[in-house]
Parts: sequence; C-alpha cells; structure tokens
Amino acid sequence: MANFDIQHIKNIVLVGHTGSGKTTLAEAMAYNAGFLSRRGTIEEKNTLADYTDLEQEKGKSFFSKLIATQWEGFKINVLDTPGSDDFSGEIIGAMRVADCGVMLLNAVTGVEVGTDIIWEYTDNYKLPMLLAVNQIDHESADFDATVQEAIQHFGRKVVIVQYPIHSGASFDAVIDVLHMKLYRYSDTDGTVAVEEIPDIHLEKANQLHQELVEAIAGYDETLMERFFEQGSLTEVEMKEGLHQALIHHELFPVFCLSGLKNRGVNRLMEFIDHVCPSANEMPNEITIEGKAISCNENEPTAIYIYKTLTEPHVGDLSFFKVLSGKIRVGDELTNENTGQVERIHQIFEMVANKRNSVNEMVAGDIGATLKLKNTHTHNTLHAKGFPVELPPIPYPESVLTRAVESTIKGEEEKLSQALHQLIEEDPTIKIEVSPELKQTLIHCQGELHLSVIRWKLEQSAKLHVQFVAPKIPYRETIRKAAETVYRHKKQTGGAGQFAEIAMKIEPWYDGIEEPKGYPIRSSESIDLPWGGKLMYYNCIVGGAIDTRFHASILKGIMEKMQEGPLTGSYVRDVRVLVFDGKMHSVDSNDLAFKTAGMMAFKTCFYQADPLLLEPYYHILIHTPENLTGSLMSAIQTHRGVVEGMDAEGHFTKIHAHVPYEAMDDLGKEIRALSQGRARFTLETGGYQPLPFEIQKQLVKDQVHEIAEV
Ligand SMILES: Nc1nc2c(ncn2[C@@H]2O[C@H](COP(=O)(O)OP(=O)(O)O)[C@@H](O)[C@H]2O)c(=O)[nH]1
Ligand SMILES: [Mg+2]
Repeated sequence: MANFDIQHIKNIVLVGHTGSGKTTLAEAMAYNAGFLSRRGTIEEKNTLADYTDLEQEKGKSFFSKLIATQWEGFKINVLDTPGSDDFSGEIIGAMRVADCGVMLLNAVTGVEVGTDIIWEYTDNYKLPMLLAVNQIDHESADFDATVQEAIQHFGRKVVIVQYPIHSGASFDAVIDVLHMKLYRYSDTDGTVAVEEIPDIHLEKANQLHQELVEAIAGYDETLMERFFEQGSLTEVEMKEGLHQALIHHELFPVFCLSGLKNRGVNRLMEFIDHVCPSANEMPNEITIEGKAISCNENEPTAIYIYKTLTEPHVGDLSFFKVLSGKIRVGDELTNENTGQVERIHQIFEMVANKRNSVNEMVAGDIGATLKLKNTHTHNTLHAKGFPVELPPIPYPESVLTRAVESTIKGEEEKLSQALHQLIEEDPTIKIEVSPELKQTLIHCQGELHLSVIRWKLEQSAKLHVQFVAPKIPYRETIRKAAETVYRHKKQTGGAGQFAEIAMKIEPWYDGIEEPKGYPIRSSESIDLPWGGKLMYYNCIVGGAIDTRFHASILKGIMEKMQEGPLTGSYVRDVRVLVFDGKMHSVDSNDLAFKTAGMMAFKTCFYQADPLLLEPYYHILIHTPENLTGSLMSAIQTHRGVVEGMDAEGHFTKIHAHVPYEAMDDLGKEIRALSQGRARFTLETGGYQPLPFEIQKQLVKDQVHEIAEV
C-alpha cells in the first residue's frame, strides 16, 4: 500500500449486535479498496475477517480483526469486532486504538441488546461514533423506526445525514442531506451515480438538511452565529462542525447501507476520509504519570500493544498502534512494562490474516509485528530516553467460573502452557490454580466465551479437556465453647509416645475480650491465609507441659484447621486455650504433642456446635426497569438477599448477595429472563452460615466419600 501521512489515516472500529452486518461491511470496504476481486459472504464462509474455522463453522465473529483498506487517497484501518458481550475483551481492545466507531444497526431488528451494551462502552471512552442503519435491502427493513429507536436509546445527538428512498429489494438510492444529492447504485460493485434530488423528495430532504444544520450549529457557538447571519451553513462549515462534534462525542450522524449489496458503503468511506478524525486530532493519550503523548511523527517513537495473537506456524503476533514518532524495521524499542529491549524485525500492515511487510509506520497507524521476546497486551514500547507507559485497559470482571481438567493422563503440562497462552491472548480470562480446591479454575465472560476457550484448547492446542463445576471453598467454624482432655499414648516396643492436653476451644470474633479465669502465660494470634483467625493461649501452670511443646501442639491444631473435621474445608475463627496436661520424661516428644494437639482440637470441634460457612458474591445487576420484579424473585429463589436498589434512567441497579453455589443457576436465569439485556458483575463477598439441611447433606456426603476411599 502507498505511504499515508498522519492526516490520511483513519482508524475505524465496526461495532454492533451480532448479525448486524459488521463483517459483511468490512468485506465490502476491502472490496471497494480494490483488495478483493470478489466479495465473500458469511453464508459461503469466505469473508476476509471471519477466517478462523470456528468463525466459519458458527457463522459469526469471535475475535477482533484488523483490515487495512483505502479509499480515495486515505488509508482506513477497519477493526471488525464480535457482537456478543462475552467478547467484550476483543471489542474494548479494538475500541482502545480506534479513533472513530461505526455502530451498525440492523434495520430489521432495530436497536438490540448488543447495541445498548456496546454503546455504553463507546460512551465511556467518548469515542466518536457514526450510526449505520444496515440491511436496508431486507424486505422487512424499517429505516424510520430504527432511527426513532436510536434516538430513544442514545438521545437527540442522533442526526440523520442520509435516508433511503426505498427499502427492501428495490433499495438502490440514498438521499444525502449533507451534500444534498441523491446517490444511485446501479450494481453491487459499489458503482454510484450522483444525481440531483428529485422534486418529490425535496421537501423531506430540505427539512432533514435544516435539522442537520441546526444540530451542527447548536453544537458550536461560532457556527451558531454564522447560522443566524446566513440562515444556513455551507457544506464546508457543516463538515467542519460535524468533525468537531464527532471528536467531542456530541453528534452521532446516521447513514444508511446495505453492506451485503455494497450500497452506501463508498459514501460512508468518503465521509470517514473527510469528516472523521485522524488519531492526531483526538485528545492526546495520557501516560500513567499524567504526561501527554502528542500523536506526531516527529516525536520519539512509542507504540502500544492492544492485542496478542498466536498464529499457527507463524508465532506470536503483537498488534500495535503507533502513539508517536515512526516505527521502523530494525528499531530497538524498550518495553516500559518488562524492561526488555525489543528489536523490531518486521512490520506488517494487516488485511485480516494476510500480512503485508512494510518498512515503517507513522504515528496514528495500526499494524502488527512478530516474535517480540517479552511483550504482552497493554505494554508500551518506546525509543530510548522517552519512557512512556499507557495505563492498562480496564476489562469487565468475569461472570462465569469453570474448573478445567485433562481427560488424558500426561497432558497436564501441555494444558498449563495452553492456559498461559489463553490469558496472553485474552485479558478477560483469568486462570487460578487453587491449592485449596485442587482445581484449575477458568474465570471468563460467559458460556459463549467458554465455548471459544474450549475450541482453543481442543482445536488449536490439540488437548483433551473437560470443564466441571468448581468446588465450593466452604469454611468450618464453631458456635459454642467445648473442652476435652486428650491423652495420646503409644507403646510400641522401645520408645513410646506420650502427651496429654487439656484444651478448650471457643468461637473467636473481632473485639472478643481476653479469656477470663485462666492464667495466660503467652498467646499467639494467627491471621489465617484463607481468612479468619486462630488465637492460641498457653495457660499452663506449674510446668505441666514444657513450653517447647506448644509449637508442636499449635502445629497439630493448624494441620486440622487446614483439613477441617466436618468436610475437610479450612477452619476459621477459633480460639484455643491449652490449660493443663501431662508429660512423660522419656516418651514425650514433638510428634506426640503434635498428634495430641490435633486430636484434642478435633474432639473439641465436634462438641462445639460446628458450622459450615459458605462463600457468597456481591452481585450488581444492571437491568431494564421492567424486569426488576422478576429478577428480585429469581435472586430470592436462589438463596440470595437483595440489599438495595437504585434507579438509573430506564435501568435499575440491584445490589444483592448470592451464595457461590447458586450463582451459576442464577446467572443462567438472569440471562434467560432478560434475553441478555440484564447484565451483572460479581465481587467476592464474605462467608455466611450454610442452611442446616445443606450442611447435613454435605457432611453426610463427606462421610461417604471417606468411607469409599
Ligand atoms: N440482507 C442483508 N443481509 C445482510 C447484510 N449485511 C449482513 N447481512 C447478513 O446478516 C448476517 C450477519 O452478517 P455479519 O456480517 O456476520 O454480521 P456481524 O455479526 O455484525 O459481523 C449474514 O447472514 C449476512 O449475510 C445486508 O446489508 N443485507
Ligand atoms: Mg462479524
């Protein structure tokens, strides 16, 4: 591709609900750029963007793709994205490097769940946005209704730049109220004839033109004055006004398209060329330290890695945006995050999975490089003496957890490497190796996300895996005091073992007073690594037990606390007093006291009204208000407790806590009840008593399990 300067590069992210036509539009844009002799389709499984087996098999996008296109002297880097919220990582990553978005609205179905959800992200980033009402060629398309819905959802900043004169199969012409021309498409190769607007359409076109002028003037004071003086604005003024309004996320111009028939696409590309902002016109990137990076090719070089992808037989591709300066083959850049100096061996312009080698790329452009040694997504690389680092992208917390297991022995090591690769490619996945549960947990964004994880493990890494429900990290504790005298005595031939301990255990809680009625010699307060406390008191008088044996007793207690008497879960919040005992001059030793400590603790524990605690999540549900009632009942059905509610426009935020054990089912119910419209985030809460019936069952199961071993 020719060299483009910073002003002639536009980075555009295509976003929208699954099926709105993003991938098909990207195909038409690449075709119009002259990169394809024939446009592929989703149905034929041959689009540029959906090139993975999985995407072709399922007929939808799961990963973001970079497709460099061009139109009339401008380079347009198109970032195609998936539509489902399960892939928010891919969507947000692409949005992070785009300077403008095109939100596709399906003219048949209007504003959908994905549209609303993704809109929220674009709003957070204040990303300039165009709206494209797509699929106007569909027989059930309704442009007006779709625009009305867009206004309801996104407000009055939505302004019409184009409308179709027919929709359905006869869709072949668009009236553009910015240019005040009619664009007629005679074929599906994008060929367009620009005509005067016929008289019968003039009244509507004039009215929409006036509305557009007023919207633009309403945004800018100088333009408003101009508008009052002249009664209108020139096309140049309108374009400049729109340009500024886009940059400030103040107006959302509406276009109409058929991506499939390649109608309206080149006019959209023309608008992107001349009105959408380039990277250097957007607010400066700000480093972690608050320093502005000016997007200027004459500054020192800095690049930001927004995505990492392992391509089979190729290696790790790092996708970057040039923040400032120029990146050249042979450059040595320092990774500010890892300290590694990386040599840039190759630079690629990407057209989906096709790589075109180039020698350099200027600030504002997006590309990829290969085989960096120690560089990951989110890292900033820079020229020597220009230490800059962009803050990491905040991703949503996970909403679904599954344990992953190898089903074939000997693959464990490979699985662990593949999991490492997974998180390298997808920052919305978290892997946790839980020594407590003896499980490897995958925290992810939903069922669909999990199916992609499975595909990566099975198809790419060729592993055999299964996903199972994560075990619940219960805790054990006690509700009342109990005491015992335990004697450990063993006589086996020569040296025997002897230890006797009098022990009392009590529930511990924050602010509890010191024990009364015992002579406290020393005490130890242990913050347990799994939460809660153990307080140990040495209350021995008259040297009944040697001081040196307390460490062993405590060790015994701790061992039992790590594998609780009821279910083998961790024990928490107990205080232990050792107030008497006996020793034997020969047979008493560390091991004997450790065993006695463990057994005394266990005996007391059973008598101290033991209780199982279950972990719960704080859940925050964001739901359309009309679903509030049914979601509240769903929470209660799943043993959750609603803690509060806030109204937020047409949405309600419900705060609740829900046991881990019930969260999977509740999550499914929330999705089913709301058809994906309600979303939730989870945060680890504390522990709460488990209802007695469930505890009884769990303890019974545990006893069976032990008996079976
Ligand atoms: N009639 C019609 N169908 C379209 C159009 N654009 C996409 N489609 C179809 O809509 C479906 C989803 O398209 P796709 O590009 O995968 O949407 P994405 O999920 O947003 O990427 C496919 O069956 C496409 O053939 C269009 O402009 N008109
Ligand atoms: Mg797609």
